[in-house]
Amino acid sequence: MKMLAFQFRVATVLVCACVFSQSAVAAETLSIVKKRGHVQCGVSQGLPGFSNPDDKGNWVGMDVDICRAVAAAVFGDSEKVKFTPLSAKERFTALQSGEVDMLARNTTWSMHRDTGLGVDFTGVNYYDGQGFMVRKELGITSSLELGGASLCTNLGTTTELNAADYFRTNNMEYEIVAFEKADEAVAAYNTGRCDAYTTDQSALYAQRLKLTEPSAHVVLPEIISKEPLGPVVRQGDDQWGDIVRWAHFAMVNAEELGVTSKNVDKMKADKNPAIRRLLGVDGTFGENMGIGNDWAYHIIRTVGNYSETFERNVGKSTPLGIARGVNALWTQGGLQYAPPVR
Ligand SMILES: N[C@@H](CCC(=O)N[C@@H](CS)C(=O)NCC(=O)O)C(=O)O
Repeated sequence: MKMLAFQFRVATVLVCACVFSQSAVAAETLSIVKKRGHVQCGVSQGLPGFSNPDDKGNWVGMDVDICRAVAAAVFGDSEKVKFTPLSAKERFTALQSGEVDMLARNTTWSMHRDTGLGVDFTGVNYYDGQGFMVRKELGITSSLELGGASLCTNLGTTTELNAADYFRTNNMEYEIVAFEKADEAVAAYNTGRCDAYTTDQSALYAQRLKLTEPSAHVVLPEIISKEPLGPVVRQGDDQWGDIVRWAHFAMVNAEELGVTSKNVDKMKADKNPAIRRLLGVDGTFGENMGIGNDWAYHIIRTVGNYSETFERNVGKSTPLGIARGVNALWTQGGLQYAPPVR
């Protein structure tokens, strides 16, 4: 009995020490970032439209823009950021261990991740849902015709779990063929190893571009899950969480207020109090987060507003050709909504 009590005390001390050291690291992110001189951002290993190196090796995409927005908020310079490509499986460990300051890696906000992994989601920069892609020649028009199919996808994703739910609910057999690297999953599907490729619908459009003959494949109409994709930070560092959260909100508010990378300098002289507060002309909103009051001005000047990042990376004029849909502003019937700067 005595021995048990002793073991319990030792275990409690160890757990407390571990929790304490974890939150001590978490609570210092802003000062670590400032000292280091750049933000270290965890991204995908290459997902067009979200985080992908361009032909000159520069990282581009909507997730990359969130990383750049945070750098612009902290340093007034969106170039002060470095990218760590992470597989789906390794992303949370990289964040928990402090290898990266934040994740912006097409990561779905789920309850298990938010409450069970010592991390916090700061918002949703892209509302998505899981879909399926198949070869046109199969003549399939609905995912309900996929009974008995083999599905290529990635390890450590919500995708595997949703597929299990969907096929069970609809009494269909299936086989998951999961890979750690996304390119392996795409290559396997490309060579006919699987009947279908399944992931977030935006990523289906992105990965289809990598296939030998993209036009020979069709994305089926059904969306089988909710995949709210957003930036993630370590739990226990509210100041850093606020900066990442408001970097996204600044871009959404800028779109709503008509502030763009092109007119932001002129807008500083605008009479609209909401614009003046957003751009740091009035108020001390940046100071409250431990950064400059012109934090949002630098985000909009260098990265742009939400519409600019959407259209540049995934919009109608890009190879992905995605419509705003549910990612339209709330004022246009969509879900993108930011609390006010006041
Ligand atoms: N949103 C889902 C899926 C995320 C995911 O990792 N998808 C794969 C398939 S598209 C991916 O991002 N691959 C790109 C990469 O690993 O570089 C999640 O958070 O679990």
